[in-house]
Formats: sequence, C-alpha cells, structure tokens
Amino acid sequence: MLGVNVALFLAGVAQVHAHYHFPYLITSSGKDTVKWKHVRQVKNPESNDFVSGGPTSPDIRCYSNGKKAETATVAAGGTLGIGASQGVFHPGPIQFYMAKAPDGVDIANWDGAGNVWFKTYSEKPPASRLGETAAWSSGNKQDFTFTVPKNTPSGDYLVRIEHIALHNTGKPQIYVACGQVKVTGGGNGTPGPLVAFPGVYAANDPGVVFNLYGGGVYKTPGPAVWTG
Ligand SMILES: [Cu+2]
Repeated sequence: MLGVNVALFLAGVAQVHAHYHFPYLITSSGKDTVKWKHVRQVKNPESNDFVSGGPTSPDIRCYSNGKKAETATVAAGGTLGIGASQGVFHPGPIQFYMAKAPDGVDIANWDGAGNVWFKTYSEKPPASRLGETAAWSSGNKQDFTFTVPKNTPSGDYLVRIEHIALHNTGKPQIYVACGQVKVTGGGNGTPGPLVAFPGVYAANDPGVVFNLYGGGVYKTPGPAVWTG
C-alpha cells in the first residue's frame, strides 16, 4: 500500500499549494468560458496564492496586475457572480461587494479607491463545525452568485468577490478579484453603507483572525448587505 500512500501524500501537497483564483464572470446570460475576460487578472494567475499583505494591504481591493478587462452587461434584478478556478476547499465565507464608477470616468481605468464599496452578498456561517469546509455553503463549490438589487442605479460597476479562508488561525488567506459590469434598467436606490479597501478590515478584525476551532460564533467582517 506504500504506492497509494505516496500518491495521497502528493495529492495533499499539491492541494495545499495550489489554492485558487476567481477568473470567470457569471451573469444571467451565462458564465465566461475564458479566464480574465470580464474579471481583471490578478497578480498571481499562476501561483493562485492569496493576498500576501493581508487585510490592510492595497492588494486587498482587487489584487489587479493592471491588465485590462472587458465590461459585461447585467440587468438590475439579474444574477451576477464570479466563478473560481477550482472548488473552494478552505473553510471561510464568500462575500461580494460592488462599487459604482463616478460619472464620466471610464470603468476600465477606474481603480475603486475610496469609500465606494457596498456589500451585496455575505455567506451565512454554519452553526457548527466551522473548521470543516463541507459545513460552509461555499465549501468545495466553484460558482458564486447573488441578485443585483432592482433599485441599484444604472451605470458601470466593479464587482468584487472575496473569500476569507480561516483555516490557519490568525493568518487569514484572503482571495479577491474584481469584475467589470454595466448595470442596466436600474432604479433610484442609494447603496450603502460605503466602505474602502483597504480600510474596512483591520489586521486584527475578529472576522479575519477568528479561531474556527475554538467553538465561538463567527461573524463575517464588514458592513451589512445592501438589499435595495
Ligand atoms: Cu490555502
């Protein structure tokens, strides 16, 4: 059985180092089949590593390497999301934020700086077995979506996915990526609360340094979800 054990060991090592990234935009009209078409390419498209600077790093916003992406269209009230390169195998929440480009600013050249981000989705933590990936609704899944609130004003937005992997207590592995979308048929809502990346999460925010194995109740970090 030595051969089997060696194979399992090697598979485990590969999984520990492979991680994942989020290259595929998903809308009501389908999911991208090409990586980084409507999602800005991140700095680690090969290594798949997390944002090494942690929650206060400038990279926590979009982790973009500067390559241009195209802008997809999604109707207010429609489905929007981002797909991962493989199943998300670490325990921890998936969250989405959106940010509207200022009028007259080309979304392709906008970096999303300042208090411009509102939360549109926050995964509900499991009631127990927090340290087990399978207990999370995101566990081992690849595609994550939410509904764009009908009252979202029309315009160009960044949509940011975030996965906060908490398995290594005190050393969060945060994976992010930003897609570009034009929201059409929108309403007159006022999205908020608005927060900044970096800024909204402190280095010692309980939501990013939580001990999944300590038996406490986990609360996802950041503002409440804007529901329109
Ligand atoms: Cu990892």
